[in-house]
Amino acid sequence: DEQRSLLLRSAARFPLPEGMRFSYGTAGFRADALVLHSTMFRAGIIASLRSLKNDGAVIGLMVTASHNQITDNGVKIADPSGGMLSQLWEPFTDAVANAPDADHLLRQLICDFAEKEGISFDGSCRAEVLMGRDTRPSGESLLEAAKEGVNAIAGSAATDMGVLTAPQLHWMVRARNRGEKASEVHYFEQLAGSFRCLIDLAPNHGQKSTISKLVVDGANGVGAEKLELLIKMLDVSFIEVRNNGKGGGILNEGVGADYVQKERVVPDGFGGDDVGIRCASLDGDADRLVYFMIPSASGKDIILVDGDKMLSLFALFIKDQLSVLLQGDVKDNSFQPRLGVVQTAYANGASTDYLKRSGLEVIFTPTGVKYLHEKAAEYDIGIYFEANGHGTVLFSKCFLSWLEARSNELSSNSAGSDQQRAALRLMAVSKLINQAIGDALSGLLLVEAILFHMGWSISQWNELYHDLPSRQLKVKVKDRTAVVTTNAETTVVKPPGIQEAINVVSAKYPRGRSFIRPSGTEDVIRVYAEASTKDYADGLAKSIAELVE
Ligand code: 16G
Ligand code: ZN
Repeated sequence: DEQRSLLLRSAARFPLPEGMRFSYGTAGFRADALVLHSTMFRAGIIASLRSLKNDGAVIGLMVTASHNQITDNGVKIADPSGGMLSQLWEPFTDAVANAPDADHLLRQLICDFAEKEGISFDGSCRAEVLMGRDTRPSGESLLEAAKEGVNAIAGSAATDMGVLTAPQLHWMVRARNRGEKASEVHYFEQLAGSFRCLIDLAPNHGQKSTISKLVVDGANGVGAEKLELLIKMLDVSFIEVRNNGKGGGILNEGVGADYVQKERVVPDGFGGDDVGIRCASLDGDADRLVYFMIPSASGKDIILVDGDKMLSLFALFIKDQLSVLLQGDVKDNSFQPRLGVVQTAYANGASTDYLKRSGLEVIFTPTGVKYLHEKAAEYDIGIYFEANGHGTVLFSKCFLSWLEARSNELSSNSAGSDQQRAALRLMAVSKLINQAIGDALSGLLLVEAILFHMGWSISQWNELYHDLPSRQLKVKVKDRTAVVTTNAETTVVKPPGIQEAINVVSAKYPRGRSFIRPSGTEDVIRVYAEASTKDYADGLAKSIAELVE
C-alpha cells in the first residue's frame, strides 16, 4: 500500500554504509558524521513511531555528538516527558539502525514492530517530532535526513527548531506536552525570571551588583551562543563567555567540560590572568557543566569543582530551605517530603561521606543519565549528578502542588516570614532547574544564585569537603562485553575471580576503592581508583589495569 511504498522510496535515498554497526548506547547513536545519513533517516522514523505510540505526544530528536570531536555527529531521541528515550525501545532502535537495505528488511522490521506495539501508521493518526541540532557543520544535512525519516511516516510532521542546546530541546518537548509555552524565548524567560527571584530572595540581595566575575568556557559550541543570549536577557555584567566559537577555536578541541574534567588542565583561552577567578566549562551540547579555578599562573593545573560538588551545593541548599519551611509544622505532619540524592560509582568517596554525614539519603545507579534520572524520579525531590557534570533536580508533582498550597497559605498568614521565603525559593529552584534533563545553563544559574545566597566564593564552596585523590585509566580490550558488573557497577560478576583480586589489591591502600566497567561509548574497559594520596590512587589504578589486561 501507499505507506509501504513511501517508506521504501525514501529509504533508498539513504543507503546503509557497509561494514558499520550502530548502537544506541548510553546516549544515542554517535559516529563519524560522514556515515550517519541512514542512521538519521531511520532515527526520524523511530521518533515518529514513538510519537504515534504516545497518541501524538511530541517527541524530540537532537542532532549532536556532545563532547566528541567536531567531525563526529550523532542523534538522541527524547520521550514525551523530555527525558531520554525509553530503554524498552532501545533494542528496536538498534535493529532499525542496522537493518540491511536488501529485500525490504527495514520495511518489514518496522511493520512487524508497529503491529506488535499496536501502532497504526496509515495516516489516520498525527505524530510530531521536534528537532534541534548543535553547531557542528554536518548538522544541517543530517537534520534534513532525519526530517525525511519523519516524512516517510504518514501523518507525521517534523518541526525544525534550528540550532539549540540538547537540554533546550528536551525542555521544549516537556513544555509542549504539558501544554506550556515552549519557544526558546520562553525557555530564557523562565530561567531569567526564576534566577532573579532567587537573587531577590537572598539575605544579601542589596549587594547583587557586587557579584564577582565568572568566566565561562563555551567549548566553542552551542552553549556559548545561547549563554550570550541568556546574559542579554538577564541584563547582568558579571558573566564573561570565552571560547564562543567566533575566535577561530574548534568545538571541543582543548576546551569544554569533558576536557577540563578528564584532563584536569586549563582549557585554551584561559591563563595567568584568570588566577583565583571563578571559572566554568560547558560541553559541546551544553548538558554538562563543571567549575574550576586556576591556582597559579605558572602551571596548567586546575582545581576542579565537579558534578559531585554541584550536587552537594544543591542538596545542602534545598535541604536547608526545606527544613525552614517545615519548621514548627507539628500540626500537620501528614506530608513529609522525601529528599534523595543519586550518584554513580564515579562519585568521589569524600562527596558520598559528606552527603551522608549531612543526613541525606544517597543511592547509586549505573553510569548514564537514564539510570540516575529514573531513580531520582522516585523521590519528592530527587537530585542526581554524575561526577562529569551532568545532573539536575526533579520535583514530584505531588510535592509541587503541596508547595504551592503551602506558599499561598503562608503569603496570606505570614507574608515576609522565613518560611514563606523558603517556599518561594524552592518554587524558584523548580523553575530554574531544567527538570527534563541536566542542563549546563540552568545549572550554572542555580550555582550562581546559591553562591550569592550563601555569600560564598568558589573556594568556600570547594571547601565543603576535600576530594580524595582519584585516577582513571582505560584499557583497550578485544571484547568489552566480557566484563559484566552488578551493584551499580561496583562489583564484577564476570569473568570470575577478578572482583576478588580487585578487593585484595584495593585493601592494601588507605581509603582504597576501585572498580572496573565496560564503557558504554568506546571499546574499552574503564578503571577507576581512589585512595588517600595521589600516588596511592595512581598505584591502585595501575595495578587494577594490570589485572584487566
Ligand atoms: C554518556 C552519558 C553520560 C555518561 C557517559 C559515560 C547521557 C546523556 N550521557 O555520555 O551520562 O557519563 O556516557 O561514558 O546519558 P562511558 O560509558 O564511555 O564511560
Ligand atoms: Zn553533552
